[in-house]
Amino acid sequence: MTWVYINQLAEYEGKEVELRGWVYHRRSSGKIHFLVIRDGTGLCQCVIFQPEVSPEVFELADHIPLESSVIVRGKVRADKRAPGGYELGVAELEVVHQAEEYPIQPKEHGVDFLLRHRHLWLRSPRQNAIMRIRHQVIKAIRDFFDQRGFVLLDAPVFTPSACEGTTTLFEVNYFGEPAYLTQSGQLYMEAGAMALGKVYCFGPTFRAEKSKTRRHLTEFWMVEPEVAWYHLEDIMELAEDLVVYIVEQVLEQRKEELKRLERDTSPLEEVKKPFPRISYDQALKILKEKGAEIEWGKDFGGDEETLLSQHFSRPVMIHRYPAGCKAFYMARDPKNPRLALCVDMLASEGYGEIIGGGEREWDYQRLLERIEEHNLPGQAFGWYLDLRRYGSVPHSGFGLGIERTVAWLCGIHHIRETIPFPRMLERIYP
Ligand code: NSS
Repeated sequence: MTWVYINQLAEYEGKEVELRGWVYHRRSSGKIHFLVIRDGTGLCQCVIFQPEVSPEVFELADHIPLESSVIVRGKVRADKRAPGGYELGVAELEVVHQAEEYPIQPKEHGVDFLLRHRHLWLRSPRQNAIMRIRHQVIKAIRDFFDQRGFVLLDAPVFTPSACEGTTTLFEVNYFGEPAYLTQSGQLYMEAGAMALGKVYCFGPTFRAEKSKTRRHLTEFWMVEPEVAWYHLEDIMELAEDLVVYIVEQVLEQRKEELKRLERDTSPLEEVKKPFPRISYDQALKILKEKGAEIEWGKDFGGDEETLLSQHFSRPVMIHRYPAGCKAFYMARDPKNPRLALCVDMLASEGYGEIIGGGEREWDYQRLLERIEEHNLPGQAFGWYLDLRRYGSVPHSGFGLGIERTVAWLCGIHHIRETIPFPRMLERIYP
């Protein structure tokens, strides 16, 4: 008998098939038992009818614990009331492993309990939908860059220096010498762009974020394109195209999952080019009109991001922040050297920043000064300065955070559910 997945059942109507999965739900009405089986691709109601199976199988079906693993064989029937539109008339039921009492019950559990059981929580239909959307986001990103001739270039995870400030470094003992888990692959992508033109990396990045917020993980995944010869305007356009493509793909390919999450997709349908582009100064004006107290020179925090993000119906790109609140590698605006040629993209609906990037300082002397101003250890940046000694060119790039993007698309408040096994302050289990 053919083993099929539940999401293929439509192709097998009227045929005998085998399903392999786990008992998701069980109910009984005397002569009939209903077992809802999940196999990772969907749910299927399996109907066990007294005269059609042996008395042993009938008895078993009445007591089998939730999440026991089973193999069922039977005929596929169309049934409008069944989840997925098909059900299985069971002829045989085989219990592969009888589960112990399952800790996650169909009641409200606290989030701490669920996070401690993340390895089991992942089995729920809601988490399944989020993980499939995450998969689609990553696939869209890979396809987007591959179609545009970018080369995937992997950045190292052990690094000798900071990229995004020294306060969030995770230090590790590297054969007796201090090393750090990467905060960003950017500096290596700059080397890559000089070698290959258009590159991107995609990998985990680490930041010792000591505050508990709904937007911060200590381990998160980032995609980072870097392009030689690109200026700020070029990289803003690339970021805009990428986000439009990701949203389009998720809306097209993950309808069912978005529905399962009860995501109102109408705001996502609005995500079309062009995105509003405003300067930091203009953003500050909007914030002040909304009553926020923030002085010129400060980076925006979560509250400001939420306000700005709610102000527009599309993602908004904010450019030219005061250089003093941004990283050492940013190029200055020739028209006003107090400003950095940088851009942050805030997702719509209050979700806040999903992208940070901009144009890089490509002059040797100025970069050296910045490294000193930021009190960074010069010797760790020798190789990076070399890029400004041998055929330096203007270049730009950005980083898009996968988890924040997934949280926005799924319409979920906290990013902890957007990664299979979240790492946060005080949480490293399971
Ligand atoms: O710090 S960023 O704004 N920028 C960079 O790391 C640059 N070096 C990227 C580049 O130009 N190649 O981070 C980029 C994005 C940010 O917009 C968020 O979406 C995400 O990375 N991000 C995070 N996501 C989850 N948790 C934390 N802690 C976090 N920090 C940044």
